[in-house]
Amino acid sequence: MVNKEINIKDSILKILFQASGETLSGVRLSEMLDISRVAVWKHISALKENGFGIESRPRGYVLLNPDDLLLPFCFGPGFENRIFHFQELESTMDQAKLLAKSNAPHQSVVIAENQTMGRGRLYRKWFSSRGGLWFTLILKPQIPPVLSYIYNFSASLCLSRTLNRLFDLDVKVKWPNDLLLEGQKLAGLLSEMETKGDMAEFINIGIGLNVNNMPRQYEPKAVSIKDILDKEVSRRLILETFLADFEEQTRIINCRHIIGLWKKQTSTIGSRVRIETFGEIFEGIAVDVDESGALIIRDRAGEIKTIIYGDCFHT
Ligand code: BT5
Repeated sequence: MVNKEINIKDSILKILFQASGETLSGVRLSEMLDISRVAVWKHISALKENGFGIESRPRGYVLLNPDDLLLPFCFGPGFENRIFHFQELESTMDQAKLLAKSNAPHQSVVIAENQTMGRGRLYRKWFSSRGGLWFTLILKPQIPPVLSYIYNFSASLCLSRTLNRLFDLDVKVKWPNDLLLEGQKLAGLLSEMETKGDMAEFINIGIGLNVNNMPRQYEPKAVSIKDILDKEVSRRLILETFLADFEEQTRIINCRHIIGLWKKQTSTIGSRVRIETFGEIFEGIAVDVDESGALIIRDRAGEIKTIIYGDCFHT
C-alpha cells in the first residue's frame, strides 16, 4: 500500500513535469492515473506539504519551477538508476554510504532537498536549508586508495568551471576543498572512503553548493549564487552540466593534468595563508600545489613547507 502511494505521487510529479508548465485538470489527472479526483487532490496536497512546488489553479494543477526538479526521471537516459532523491535526510553522506554498500552503481548521486545534520570535515556543521544543492557522489573506480585525492580536486575544478560557464561568474577553488565567490564560501567538499584489500571500495564525495538558499543568515562568510545574481537558477542544469564534465574528466585519471588545471583556477596560490593542521599552525605565502595535491608554502624565514592536510585561511 505504502509503495503504491509513493508510485502514484511519483507518477503525478512525472505527468506534471512532462506537461512543461501547462496546467492539468484534476479530471485529466484522475483519468491518466485511474484514481478518483478526490484521491488526486489528496496526493497533491501531500506533495505540497512535502515541499514540492505545485500550484492549484482554477483550471487544475501546475508544477512551478520544473527546471529545478531533481527527481530521477528529470535527468536524461542512463540516470534513472543512479539518481537517489530525498526530500530530507540527516546527511547525504550517511545515505550514500548505505547505498554504496548495497550495490549502488559507480557515479550514483544521492541528493537531499534539506539536511538536518549536514556536516563538513571533522563533523563541523554544514547549513543545508532548502534551495541549496546538497549531494554525494558515489564513485567506485578501480584505483588504489592513495589516488583518491584526485577525485576531490577534479570535482572542485569541474564544479567551478560549470558555474563560471553557465552564469559567467568568477568562482575560484581554494585549497583543499572549497569554492569561493567574491572571496566568500560558495561550496564545500567532503570525501569519505572505504577500502577493500589494496583497492578503494568506494569514494563518496559530498558537495554542498549554495544556490537559491540564503546562507549568510547562518554563516556570515558564506555566499550563494542567488546572493550574487539576485535571481534563482536551475539546480538541475548545474548538476547535469557538472556530472557530464566530471565524468569526462575522470574517465582516464591524469593527476598532473587535473592538478595543472586546478592550479589555474585557484586563488590560494600567491595568497598569504594560515594553515591549521592537527596541533600545528603554518603561516606563509602559498607558492604551489604539487601533483599529490599537497600545498607548498614559503614561511617568513624563507623555508619551504609541504602540507598535506589542514584548514586553510587566506589572510
Ligand atoms: C566543508 O567542510 O566545507 C564540506 C562541506 C560538505 C557539505 C556537503 S552537503 C552534501 C554532503 N552531505 C553532508 O552532510 N555534507 C556534504 P569544512 O571545510 O569543514 O567547512 C565547514 C565550515 O563551513 C563550517 O564550520 C562553517 O563555518 C562553514 N559553513 C557551514 N555551512 C555553510 C554553508 N551552507 N555555506 C558556506 N559555509 C558554510
